Amino acid sequence: MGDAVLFQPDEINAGGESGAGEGTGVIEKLLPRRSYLSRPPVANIEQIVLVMALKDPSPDWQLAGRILLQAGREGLKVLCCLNKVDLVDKAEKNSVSAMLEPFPYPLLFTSAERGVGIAHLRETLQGRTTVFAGPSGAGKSSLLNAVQPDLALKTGKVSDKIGRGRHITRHAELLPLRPAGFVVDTPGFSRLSLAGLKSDQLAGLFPEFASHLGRCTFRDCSHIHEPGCAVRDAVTAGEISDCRYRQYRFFWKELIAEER
Ligand SMILES: Nc1nc2c(ncn2[C@@H]2O[C@H](COP(=O)(O)OP(=O)(O)OP(=O)(O)O)[C@@H](O)[C@H]2O)c(=O)[nH]1
Ligand SMILES: [Mg+2]
Ligand SMILES: [Zn+2]
Repeated sequence: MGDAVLFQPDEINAGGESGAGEGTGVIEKLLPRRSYLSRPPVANIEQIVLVMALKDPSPDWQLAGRILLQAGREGLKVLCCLNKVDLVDKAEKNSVSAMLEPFPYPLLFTSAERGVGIAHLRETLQGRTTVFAGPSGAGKSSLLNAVQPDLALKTGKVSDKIGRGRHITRHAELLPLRPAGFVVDTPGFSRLSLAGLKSDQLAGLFPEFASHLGRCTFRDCSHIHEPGCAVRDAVTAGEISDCRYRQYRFFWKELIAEER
């Protein structure tokens, strides 16, 4: 989905008032992909909106981290929506902000229900091709309906019993936005592998590490246990958030285990 092609309209149909033909013809060539996401399988995406609910279902930061790594590998712009802000009080919201600080991606608190953050979201989507990703029940389809009500996407209640979404969106769908742009609504998922990523590539996918890399004592520093590690010094100094660093360590161990 989302591939650009070179399309030769059938001669018999070409012309007409719009000059665009009747839509029949031959796909001559698949043009090179600017980006390709494996999950969801969509090509030529420019940006990703990562949607996490603050509650019902509660945020899965590990999944968020995996999605952000995938976005980084594909060179996608990122917007993180923390949705259902209407379900938490100010103190809860502030504690999430504090935990993430400093966060290296734009963060937007939203409520599809109350219209919070929707104007900003709409503006971010304008004229671009964006994919929405995140767990089932986080509110991806609801946010898109709030941005453009005539999309009329199906949404569904989160299960009270297990506190998870019910996988309402079944297939990724490419939807046109007005006046310009496309958005792909996708089915929620809860697992994402880091397959193909090497442990020594990981640090480069944490944007907030960038200014510290190359300043470690050891050139091939893994930023896990070596002395004189500039990344760990930055964590101690509060320039890199502790929870992001812990996530780095967690993923690094996972990748090392796969490499053995
Ligand atoms: N209170 C509140 N409920 C919301 C908000 N956004 C979505 N919901 C509700 O959350 C439930 C799930 O929303 P969906 O939009 O279907 O979630 P989804 O992320 O598209 O889920 P899948 O399609 O299963 O991946 C629905 O009952 C929505 O009404 C919000 O901002 N606040
Ligand atoms: Mg949906
Ligand atoms: Zn280091």
